Amino acid sequence: MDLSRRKLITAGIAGASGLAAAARIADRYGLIPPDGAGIWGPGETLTYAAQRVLTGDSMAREFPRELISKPPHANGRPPKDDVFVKHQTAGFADWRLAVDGLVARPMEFSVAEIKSFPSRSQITHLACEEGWSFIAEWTGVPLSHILERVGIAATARYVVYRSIQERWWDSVDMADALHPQTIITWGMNGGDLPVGHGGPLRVRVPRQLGYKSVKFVTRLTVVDSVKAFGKGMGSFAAERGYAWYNGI
Ligand SMILES: Nc1nc2c(c(=O)[nH]1)N[C@H]1C(S)=C(S)[C@@H](COP(=O)(O)O)O[C@H]1N2
Ligand SMILES: [Mo]
Repeated sequence: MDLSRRKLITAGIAGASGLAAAARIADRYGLIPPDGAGIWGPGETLTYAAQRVLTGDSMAREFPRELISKPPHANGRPPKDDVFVKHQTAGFADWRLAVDGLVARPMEFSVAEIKSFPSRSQITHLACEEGWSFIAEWTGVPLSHILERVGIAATARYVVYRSIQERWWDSVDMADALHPQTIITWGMNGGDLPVGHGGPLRVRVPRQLGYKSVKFVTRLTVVDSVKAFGKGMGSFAAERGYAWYNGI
């Protein structure tokens, strides 16, 4: 959907009927974000519910190859702690992505196994909430493929993902978890995913702001509630005042 139109409709809902309408939509579609109970709650519920209703299964924009940012933006410094450096020195041979929670078959995958799964490459925009952004080609296995392998329960509502950087964790609802553009990324611009950008494995959620794309991911947990994690708001970012849901 065209962004200006989406903005207009969202603004229309907000302006015309306000929070009462948001509450009705949220109620009807079961769209209460995990951070919806806090002081930002009604506003977050409005954004989340309005976007979910208006954009449905729409795709994040994909760009032609000429628009890949050059030189590639280098934001992050890789973790400097011993555990990470040891993994890096070993070429991430012992890195594992564990998948647990409401699944029929909890599993652990090596990077090589993840790379052997059907992959998808997409040229998308990564936008930081602080204003900068860049376009890169990201290659990885759709999260939906991994979830299919482990067999998710019918009660699954969120996928929580965690990083070797313990304070970085986040979650998405099943609409985003099963969305074809949500991938466990292992490649960037034709090569391996650089450690500065989250290698060896990173979640990419191109329909949301950059901070949902957690780097150095080590564990996926399928849950029916995010209450047990941190302060129960669904993400590290939400605990610091950012929205759990930040669709773009
Ligand atoms: N593990 C981890 N994931 C992370 C971050 C981080 O510091 N550590 N930063 C987040 C933020 S705020 C943004 S905008 C993007 C930046 O992605 P980049 O390093 O590829 O530019 O990664 C997100 N994921
Ligand atoms: Mo960011």
